[in-house]
Amino acid sequence: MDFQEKVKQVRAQHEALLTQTNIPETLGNGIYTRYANPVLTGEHTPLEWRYDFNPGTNPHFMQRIMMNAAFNAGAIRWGEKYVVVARVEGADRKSFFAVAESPNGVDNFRFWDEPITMPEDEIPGTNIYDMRLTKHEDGWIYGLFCVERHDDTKPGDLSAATATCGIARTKDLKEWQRLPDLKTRCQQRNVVLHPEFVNGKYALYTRPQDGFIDAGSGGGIGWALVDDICHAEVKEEVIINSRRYHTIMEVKNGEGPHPIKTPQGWLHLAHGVRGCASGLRYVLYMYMTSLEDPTRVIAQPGGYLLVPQGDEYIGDVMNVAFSNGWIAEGGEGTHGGAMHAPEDRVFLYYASSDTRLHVATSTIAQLVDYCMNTPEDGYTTGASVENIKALIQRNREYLGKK
Ligand code: BGC
Ligand code: BMA
Repeated sequence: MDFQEKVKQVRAQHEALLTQTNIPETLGNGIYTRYANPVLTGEHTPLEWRYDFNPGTNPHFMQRIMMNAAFNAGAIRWGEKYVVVARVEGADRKSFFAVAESPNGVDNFRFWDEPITMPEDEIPGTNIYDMRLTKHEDGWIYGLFCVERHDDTKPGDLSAATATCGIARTKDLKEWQRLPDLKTRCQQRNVVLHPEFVNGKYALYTRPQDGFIDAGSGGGIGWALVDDICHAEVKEEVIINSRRYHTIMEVKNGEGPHPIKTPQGWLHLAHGVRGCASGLRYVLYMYMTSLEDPTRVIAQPGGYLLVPQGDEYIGDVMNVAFSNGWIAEGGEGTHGGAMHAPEDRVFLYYASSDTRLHVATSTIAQLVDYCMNTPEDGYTTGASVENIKALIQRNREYLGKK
């Protein structure tokens, strides 16, 4: 095919992908609505990031840099737009951050022209991923993310790595000011900045872990107050949401995006991990904490909220649903800690199998109802059967079939 003809066809195909209308499912589970198509994939990245358009230097019109995936995205309302900061990964396994925006939150996502240049901390990172965006009360938009480096204390082991929380802030999502990495006694992934000051301090959701992969003795999602975000250090950490034997979060759990404030409490989205014969299974779950004391869990619906479905099971890291971004519409106030009303819509961005990004929509009312009225995990088969029988009994009474 002639060079210019090929360019034309590739551009047309790309444009068709970007402008495809997304279709909501009709019934679903009543808790949220999934959409038919992913909102971002590696194929959504701009063609200029991948192709050399000069026939002189690229006579075959080849992709010079291939894009492997676009997934785990932070999310934020941006004027009239819905914006995500995605983890984009090239063929070389390096991931980087890139902003994409949509007019409606469910389709027509388009990447900005260039990926983000993230300034380094003192020790440069090898890889960065999974940004949590927080529009903080202090006026800045923070991005907290995982920085991975080789663990040089194990020179013979090529896979030995360390996970640290990187911190950066911005006003426009273009220029980022890098602050020193979070200082802690151990490794950390999934650190999230709470949108409000608590007792005049910055508050972090943490996830202490013994090693790079193993949470080990790290009991779950932690909470720590930090005096100075420009020299952030975790001095004291309490576990607010624990892992437990034979639950969906037996092996690991971690905070998703920052929680949403509702009159009934803070609404949290998190991931839970368990081990099985095929490896690790990552699912999403929810919990709520008290407005007066954000370390106190006031609702913990049992089991998962969302798991991979159909094609979502398949990808680079199979059996993974992961989320680090959601957007709640409405809300009085200008920062991420704004109070949300029951009718406010929620756009939950989740990635499947470390490959692509999807959206599910819901409302504050539905998610609070889900958290408050889903039976808690009783931790045994016996307790689960009792929960089911109690529901059957209520239905018998209501439906008059006794
Ligand atoms: C990958 C992450 C993963 C982590 C732990 C990193 O090298 O990039 O996606 O979460 O390892 O498995
Ligand atoms: C993690 C995360 C994600 C990823 C998941 C599954 O530990 O931080 O980046 O989606 O593993 O590979």
